[in-house]
Amino acid sequence: MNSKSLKSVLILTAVLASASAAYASSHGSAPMIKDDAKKEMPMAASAEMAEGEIRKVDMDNKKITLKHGEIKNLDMPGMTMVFQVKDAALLEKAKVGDKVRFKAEKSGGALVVTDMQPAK
Ligand SMILES: [Cu+2]
Repeated sequence: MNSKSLKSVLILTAVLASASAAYASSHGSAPMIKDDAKKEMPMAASAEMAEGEIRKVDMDNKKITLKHGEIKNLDMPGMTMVFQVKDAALLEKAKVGDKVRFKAEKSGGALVVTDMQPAK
């Protein structure tokens, strides 16, 4: 290690040490903050539902084509694409042109719709 990089390591260490000391002194009531964060977890879960519009329904292959908005849990922007569905029952009431809210997950290299409901 040359002297220049050693110096930057020392500076970084000093910055981290003072930052964690400041955190500890200004967060004496941390347990209260943590309780509030826990209460909001269910809302965060429902926010994972993405919006979409049905473009094609393929009952035989358990596939659906959706024009979808941003899917945050998959880090995916809006687009039109084919998903597999976890359960064919999800397609029973699906009609082309329907607006839906849905949940998709990555499973074995495929993107699978695990939940879908009509959007109002
Ligand atoms: Cu997509």
